Amino acid sequence: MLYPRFSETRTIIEMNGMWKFRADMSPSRNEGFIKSGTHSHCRRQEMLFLCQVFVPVEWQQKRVVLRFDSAHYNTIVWVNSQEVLRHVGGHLPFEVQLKSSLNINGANRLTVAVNNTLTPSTLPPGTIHYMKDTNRYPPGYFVQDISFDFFNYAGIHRSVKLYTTPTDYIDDITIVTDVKGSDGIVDYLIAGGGPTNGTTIEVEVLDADGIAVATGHKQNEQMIIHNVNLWWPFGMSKKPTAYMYTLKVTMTSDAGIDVYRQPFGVRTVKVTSTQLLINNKPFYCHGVPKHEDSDVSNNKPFYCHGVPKHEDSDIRGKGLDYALIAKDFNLLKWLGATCIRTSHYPYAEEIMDQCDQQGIAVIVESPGVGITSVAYFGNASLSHHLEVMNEMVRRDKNRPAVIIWSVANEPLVTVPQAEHYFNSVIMHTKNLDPTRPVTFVAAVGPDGDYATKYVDILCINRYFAWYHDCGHTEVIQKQVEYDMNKWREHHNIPIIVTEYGADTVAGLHQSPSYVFTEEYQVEFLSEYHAAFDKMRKKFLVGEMVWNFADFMTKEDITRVVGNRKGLFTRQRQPKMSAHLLKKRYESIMNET
Ligand code: GCB
Repeated sequence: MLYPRFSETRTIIEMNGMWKFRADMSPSRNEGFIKSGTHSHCRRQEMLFLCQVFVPVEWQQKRVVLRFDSAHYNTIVWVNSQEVLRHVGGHLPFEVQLKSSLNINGANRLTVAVNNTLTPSTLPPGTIHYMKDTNRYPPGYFVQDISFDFFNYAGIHRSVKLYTTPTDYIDDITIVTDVKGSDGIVDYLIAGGGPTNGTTIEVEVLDADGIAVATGHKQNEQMIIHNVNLWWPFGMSKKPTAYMYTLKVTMTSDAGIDVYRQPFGVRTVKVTSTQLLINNKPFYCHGVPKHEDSDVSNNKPFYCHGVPKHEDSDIRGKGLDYALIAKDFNLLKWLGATCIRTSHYPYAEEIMDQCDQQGIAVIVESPGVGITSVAYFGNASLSHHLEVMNEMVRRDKNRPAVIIWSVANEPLVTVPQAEHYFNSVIMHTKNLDPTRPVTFVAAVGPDGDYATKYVDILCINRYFAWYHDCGHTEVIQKQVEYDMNKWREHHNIPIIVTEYGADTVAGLHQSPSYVFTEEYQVEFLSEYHAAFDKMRKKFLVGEMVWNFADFMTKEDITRVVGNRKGLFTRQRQPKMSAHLLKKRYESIMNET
């Protein structure tokens, strides 16, 4: 499934705007859904979104596709009262070709039912508990148990589009790149859809100025870009850093021509026992030209300093917001971050585009968060998780910014059932994409853990002096070092600390420092940094402070209107800690 793009053969209608909206109480609409929890927007019924759309008469000759960039969580779609689509899962796109349901000569009524109820086999999973004690609870009272720490926003989170292709069309493109000397190696595979009678394929690689630098004529071919411009993460090379090419594909058949332009970058990702390498032959490092050398041992190690984020802001909640994307990327650049982690679900494609274009490397994480019970290791859960990995890799496989796939965050791994489950999900993901390291983010371990042995790179979350020894920043350095060395004794692979942080209410100050104050956050983070600096040149290849910005969570006595571990407030204003991190990231980038 390709991202919808305009071309000389393709048209898009974006159905953004104010849709009609109502809660549906009718039993027929509730078929297949469980009632959702009291902390969610959906509460006890589907949310129904309605809109009307007209399409041009020329579309009669075209293949017309209705695409949702994401809706959370269970979705049913009707076009002119005909059910056309069901999808389970948020954060990833789904689509359907419209045939008899579409009216070319008049109005089309689109009805979308969305329900965010989570069950043991959804990803993330959840469980409904009905409270039957009528002395204590009103009739029908229930709670949805979820063990993840962000608000379970329901609804249509991203764009809805109608787009056209010719009846014979380019269905999928896979691009894998390598680097040999000054040559970029581009392997591509094109899948066609439709009758594809008498199809011919023409492929051009266009550079950033639109000049063709390589051509291909088959569905599956290797091309060479001489004197290639590599894709580098921000800070690792002189400008242009995140160089993007375009693969222009022209498919011709008896039914006509289809043209699609797929952006991509040329780069490699490798993991050694102590390093994470981006590109085999660094030309420039941190803005300093370097000797060109093909010996892998001389490769520039990439230090992944950055932030896990959330798709979250005031007023907007989780929905796609271009102004917010621009603001967040300005702040990431201001900080000097080189990477983000899409905690704890794949982010909008528009965000991923900015990562590709601005050189922000990404650990893309699946919605596998809250897998904290053996009840979530059943066959239905596993097969849904595998399907989600299919959707996620299919969506983001051509993005140079994506350097690691994370299949889950902080799952239960201390029970034997975890071994089969995570071995299956990780192997499946490696089969889908053998070119990138695969991991999950660990909260416990390395003792008594059944799953970490399957990962390519260790990602660990740590909260010393917060959830343990709260207030005692003097334990941090000791505990970080002890913990990391223990991980290294068990696994001979590099480590990224993918979370460390302290809740901080902006504007709250106290001396000496006290938890929740800005002083405490700065002191706390500084202690972690001192420990990291002792391991950075050895096996620690990344540090990611939790979190980029404050974000909304379910109501809980440990949360003061949401999680406050942000460097920025939910309105994107800096706390004292943001200045600390800016200084640190700048000094790391200026190291030679
Ligand atoms: C974690 C989770 C993250 C939470 C964070 C916290 O380990 O991965 O989702 O928000 O801790 O602040 O407790």
